Amino acid sequence: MKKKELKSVQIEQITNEKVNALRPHTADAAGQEMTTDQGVKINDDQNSLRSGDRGATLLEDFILREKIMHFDHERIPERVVHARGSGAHGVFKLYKPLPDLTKAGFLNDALIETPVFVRFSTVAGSRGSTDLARDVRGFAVKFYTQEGNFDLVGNNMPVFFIQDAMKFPDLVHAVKPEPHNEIPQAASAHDTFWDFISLMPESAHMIMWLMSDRAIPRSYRMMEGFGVHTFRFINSKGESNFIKFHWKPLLGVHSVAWDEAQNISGKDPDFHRRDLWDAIESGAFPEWELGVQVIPEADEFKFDFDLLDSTKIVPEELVPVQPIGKMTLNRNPDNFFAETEQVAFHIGNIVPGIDFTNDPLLQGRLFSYTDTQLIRLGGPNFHEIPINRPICPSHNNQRDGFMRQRIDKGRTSYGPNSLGNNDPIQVSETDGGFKSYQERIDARKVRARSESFRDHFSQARLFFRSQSEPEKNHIIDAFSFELGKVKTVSVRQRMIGLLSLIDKGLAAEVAFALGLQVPQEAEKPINKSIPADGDPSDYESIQVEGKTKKSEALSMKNTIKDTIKSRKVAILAADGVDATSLKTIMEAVLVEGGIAHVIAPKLGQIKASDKTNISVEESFLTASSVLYDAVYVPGGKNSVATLEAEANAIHFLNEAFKHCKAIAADLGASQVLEATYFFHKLPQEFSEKTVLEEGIVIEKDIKALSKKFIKAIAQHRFWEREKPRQVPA
Ligand code: HDE
Repeated sequence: MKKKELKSVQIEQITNEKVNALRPHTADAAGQEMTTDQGVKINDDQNSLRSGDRGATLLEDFILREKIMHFDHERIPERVVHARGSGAHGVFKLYKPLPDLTKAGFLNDALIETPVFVRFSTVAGSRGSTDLARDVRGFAVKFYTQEGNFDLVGNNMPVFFIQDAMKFPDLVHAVKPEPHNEIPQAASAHDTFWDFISLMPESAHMIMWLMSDRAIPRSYRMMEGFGVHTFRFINSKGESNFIKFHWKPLLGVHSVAWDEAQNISGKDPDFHRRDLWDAIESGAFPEWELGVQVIPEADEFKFDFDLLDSTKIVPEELVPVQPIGKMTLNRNPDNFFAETEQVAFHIGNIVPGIDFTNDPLLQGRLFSYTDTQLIRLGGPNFHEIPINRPICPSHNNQRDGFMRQRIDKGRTSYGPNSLGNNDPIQVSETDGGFKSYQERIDARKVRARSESFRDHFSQARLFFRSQSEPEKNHIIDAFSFELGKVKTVSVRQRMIGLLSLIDKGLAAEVAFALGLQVPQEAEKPINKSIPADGDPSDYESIQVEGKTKKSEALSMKNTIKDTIKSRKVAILAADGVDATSLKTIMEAVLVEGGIAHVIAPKLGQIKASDKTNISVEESFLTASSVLYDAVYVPGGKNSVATLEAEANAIHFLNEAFKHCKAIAADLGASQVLEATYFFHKLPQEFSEKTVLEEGIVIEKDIKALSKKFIKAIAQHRFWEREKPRQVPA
């Protein structure tokens, strides 16, 4: 479609364009007769054809052969990285046109709703691994624009481990399960990973993010996303600006505790997948603002880091993030394999108005993403799989190959041609033909890394120093855990040396936990022949503090904390529960967009004090506090007596306290709380009307209690609880 026609297209039509495009490919067996793949109606799908009812199966049984043959080939190779993922459909809506920045059509018409498909993922684990691994999360968005597909294939962390794509296979080999015994699954806490990292000073910044709570998100819906590399926007005058892409979740950025993450991995390994699915099914559509940092070409060398270096951020204090539009995920896939598994993202899928930079990490990715699909999706025609097709027409002279779907008409599949009217025709730039940005290049061909990539520590330090106290403690704990799992002491020791170049206090705390000393000097990388890995003796000289000493945007403490939308509240109850107490809180939670589940000693129903029956969502056997954001205990004499004697109920509360969650009880239920281990640690004597501490509310007046409780849930976690009280979370 030509650009001029773009505006005349009905919004309604555009909004549903990808959904409509997928429709002819969907199949619904409801009410249909069973057939073979050839359409022959099947009379018996239970028994194979035999020579007598106790005889051998006959080779002529085409129904059996077809069924088993297809089954034998149901699996395709999983992605070498980001194998474990979850997808969703949605739309992107621009706030206002950006003609000064870019000529991209979808960024110049605020009436258009661009369909998107998003795939979130972990990186290291296999397809069936747990969602709650400590890991980077993939955040890949396919925009089906009227000018072709634009894929923003990012992560939930704004930097990367390495500066050059050349090191990617090494990084992935190091973090994946060790090759001799395929252990451990979906975990970086092992020798080969930290061996590699300890020899790669350029990964210093990224490992700070990886050891932070960003690596254990509460939900995919509560993660930021980043394009990581610096891209370009090109406007219709051919002017270029450097661009950094940011996704900001409207629910804020929130994480779980590490102990909790490990528990969730056992209780519900599909925790993030289920959370995303359930939210969309219930109409609580996840939303993100897309923001850009814009850096004029003229400012390319203004910073004390290199814009082409993917181990660096551009601090938001130096270049603010401008929100440009909003993405809403509003539809779950119909079929996991057809959509989420077969979707093929490619960082090279760009549209006119967007272009690349010479970031050596980005450049290497340009090769990888189509190459990897050739085997994974079985040949060069993966762009014809319904989820991967653009919504605008596509024509060229590419032909044939495995699983070609399209029937191209005509004699000519080459150009120029005179036998086919020279079609398909090339498109001029003014009519939307893609033209690469004419960057001026005057250079020698070298295998080298720029000197401007050498400062590996300033931003790692900036990140650490920008964290709140609890966040810093979590980073220390995470390093202590991960390195504690490393068996080779020399690797641990080398890591302490590396950490000491980031922050001496951090290194000292981790060294203490590992029973080591901070060395006077960091150990040099073993392979000194790798110039890119640097020489530690240079480090002191390049340890510039940077212009920014602290960046508020880097701490999750400053995130959105004013909503309980889609947060899960557990209400612990048994027969005899005070109906008003239970229903008031339940309603308050629902009104605010939260989810309330009644959890009781057994499934079915409980009888409330007013003789009404209340449905039980989960029993103590099937539920666990780690699957909830907050807990409420209503009063009611019999219910309280049952819960007080129910070890699982007390454990539920103890664990919720340990993971710093909001806990509330009506005064009539205070004896349940008194049975917990934390009760005697609370600072205040509790009286008739009291909030014992932030996040723990016990009150008689249920209405007043509900207000305080809702506010507490919105806070997400009370991390301050951990250190002074030594909560082991
Ligand atoms: Fe990827 N990456 N990557 N990556 N990546 C893949 O492509 C690769 C990098 C990212 O949900 C693979 O289709 C190289 C950075 C996401 O389907 C593969 C390098 C960032 C996803 C590949 C990088 C990413 C992938 C595996 C270093 C953040 C999942 C399967 C130069 C900006 C997409 C596939 C999905 C997937 C290669 C580095 C993000 C092998 C060579 C940096 C979100 O092609």
